[in-house]
Amino acid sequence: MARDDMPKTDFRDAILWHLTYTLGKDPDHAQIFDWRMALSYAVRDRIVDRWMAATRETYRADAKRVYYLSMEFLIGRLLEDNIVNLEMQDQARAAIESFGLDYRAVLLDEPDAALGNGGLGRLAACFMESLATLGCPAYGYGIRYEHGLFRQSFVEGRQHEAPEDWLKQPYAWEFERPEAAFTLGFGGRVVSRDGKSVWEPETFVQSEAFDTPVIGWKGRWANTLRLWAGRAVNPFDLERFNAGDFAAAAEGEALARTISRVLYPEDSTEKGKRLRLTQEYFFTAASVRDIVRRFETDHKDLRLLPQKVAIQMNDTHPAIAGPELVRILHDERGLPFEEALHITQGCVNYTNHTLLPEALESWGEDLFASLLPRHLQLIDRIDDAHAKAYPARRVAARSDGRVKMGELSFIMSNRVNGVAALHTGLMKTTVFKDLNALHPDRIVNETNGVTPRRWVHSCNPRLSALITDTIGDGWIGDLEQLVGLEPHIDNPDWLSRFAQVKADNKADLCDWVAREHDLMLNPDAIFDVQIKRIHEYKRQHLNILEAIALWQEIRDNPGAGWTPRVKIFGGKAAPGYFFAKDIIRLINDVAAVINADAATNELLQVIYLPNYNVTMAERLIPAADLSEQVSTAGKEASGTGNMKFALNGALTIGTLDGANVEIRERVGADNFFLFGMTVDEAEARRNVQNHAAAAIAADPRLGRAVAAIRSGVFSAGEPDRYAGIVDNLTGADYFLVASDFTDYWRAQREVDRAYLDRNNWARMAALNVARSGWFSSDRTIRGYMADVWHAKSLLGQE
Ligand code: GPU
Repeated sequence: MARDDMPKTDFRDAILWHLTYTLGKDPDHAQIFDWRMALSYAVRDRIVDRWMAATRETYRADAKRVYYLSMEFLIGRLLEDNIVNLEMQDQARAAIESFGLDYRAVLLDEPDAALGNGGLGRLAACFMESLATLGCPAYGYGIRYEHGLFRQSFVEGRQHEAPEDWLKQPYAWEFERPEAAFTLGFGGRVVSRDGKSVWEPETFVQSEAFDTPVIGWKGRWANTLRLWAGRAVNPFDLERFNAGDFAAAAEGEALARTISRVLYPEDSTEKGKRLRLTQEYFFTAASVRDIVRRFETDHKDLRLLPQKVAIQMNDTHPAIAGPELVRILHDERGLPFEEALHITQGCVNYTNHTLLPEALESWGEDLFASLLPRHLQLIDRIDDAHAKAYPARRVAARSDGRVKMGELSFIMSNRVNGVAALHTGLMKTTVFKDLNALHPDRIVNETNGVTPRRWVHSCNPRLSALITDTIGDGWIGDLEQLVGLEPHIDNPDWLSRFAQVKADNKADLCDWVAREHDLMLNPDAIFDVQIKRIHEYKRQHLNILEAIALWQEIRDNPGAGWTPRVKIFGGKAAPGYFFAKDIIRLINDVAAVINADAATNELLQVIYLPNYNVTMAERLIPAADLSEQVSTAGKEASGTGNMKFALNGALTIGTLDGANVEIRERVGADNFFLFGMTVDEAEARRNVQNHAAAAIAADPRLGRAVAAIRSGVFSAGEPDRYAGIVDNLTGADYFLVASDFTDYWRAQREVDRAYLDRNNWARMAALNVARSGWFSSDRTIRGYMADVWHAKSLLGQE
């Protein structure tokens, strides 16, 4: 084949063409990497035409565009997603197998793009896919981190962090746009010139764009994810180099690149670091400039901005978008301040993802002024304008010497949304009580969702095939069609096929764990899975305490008819979150002791899988029987893993928190294992003196489990190893682990009993699948389009 013969039709030839001319490899010497890249480029070619068509249509229609600004996009692998959405699975598999390769191995060769920490970043990725599926003209904007979330391993049970290197290999999906660059200023001072305030920054950095097309289901629409990388304005100082100062010559470039070097690994905590604020302004300012530039190519009248532009701030990390747009409109385009403010408030919206005080961003005003002096002035004017318009009570973005990004975001936004019904209600009564009183229509709820393409269809091909065989394949693009499964659940043949899907998925997981981690899991046990970031409020320690208590009881009474369990954990802790790291070590220590106990081995196993990421979630969720969603009521804003589990036929053991509440409402209380205190009960319990000690005294099982940790049963020779955890659990116990333990134990034994009746368990699991269609991110995005953005689909059928 010659270079000119770039094949348009035959997919197999397209792969060979790229292998030869893009990778420069002879098929005889190609490695799996080369094949994966060649396949990716061949797939990408088929995306590009649709992508350009969608972009042309967006310009032609001059419709409102949605801009999703997010510090995190937890994308995972894209090759399979793209193949699935183009409906090319059979073709791709056949082509790859015809070269004598293992198709799954080729797919798994792709590194996870881990440009996010957890739920917030994964939500952004699901939203990008749903926006494309729905034909909503949209752009995602974020940072092209050179190093995504760290790689986790365990050294003697302790978390060890290593840098992650996803860009060591070329990234097949992105297009570098050297022409799309902005020069951004930082620091300096504000001077007065002709009666106007002019910002004279001290240092400058360039933002370079990298575009990744995001294709929707059936390839009907594609949008752009634009990630910014830091570049020096003057990359190289030749004078210094010639003078022999080689390191200094490249200093500018090194500093600029630092901005997009690493993802901050804190999840739901705030560190107030200067580089973090620099990152936030860097990507937000570049994005806002890009948005204004795009608007101005077709429009003259800036007052039309709110009709053409909806900006969504994913949490407060891009909160500077408000003041930055005001600055451009007022300082640079010369609109009166009030008008600039009004236009901006018509464009900007804000999603809140947490009520945890330690996660709410605020900046000391000195730090803020040293980086963004003009923005600080504008924030004062914004506060003054707000106080004047709403004199009833003063709520300001700048107060007590700090700039509060939640308040700022709220004041600058047209709509503010929570991510689950319970969470949205609590926003109104807690963090945004005063602002909600002044703006009673501003807060709306948009309960989170997940994309069914990745989270059912691709990750669980057996279940997908059964569903499609039963109700046709319309459910993939319209997940609420899953209700059509319900009549089949009473058919014993159908139900046994459903149960077989889970059994086969569990067998696959057993094979993988045996291969990778040298442990033989009992496939007849309940696969009980807790996978998420490690956090006290998520209460992995409640789960491991229950494991300890169960182990002790089984040892006491081995013949009591226990239901076998495998407890599976996965998740990373922020490197500086020492309590969470202690929880990790404790789980690993407990696993080592329990797994080595021949007396209980058939009945209880515990495993902590290292380096939990999107790919691992895709492996574990289809094989789970039980989904652990055990956060302290009021603390988990929504959860999205909870939805993925329900959709894949796992039953939930959970508290009335976040979206658990809505999941339970939909799947039915009989098909959900509820335990624990409500938000109000938790609040009241915290006011009880010595509540933890009282709970421990009242439950000997709990007392014995805590005593075992304290006496060093899991840390031989070092009884103090877990003093921090034990002191917390027996003392302040803010997250009410001790107080919820007894009811958790009760619910777990209910799980045991329910699992003995396998038929009924399968029935309950199938009802979870059939009734969880509402948790599609397509439904969520439709909600944002209607209530928040007032944006329309550009697909005829929508
Ligand atoms: N969330 Br704030 C994160 O993943 N990271 C954060 O920094 C913050 C929130 C999560 C919430 O904890 C989770 O409940 C929610 O489902 C998710 O955001 C998406 O809304």
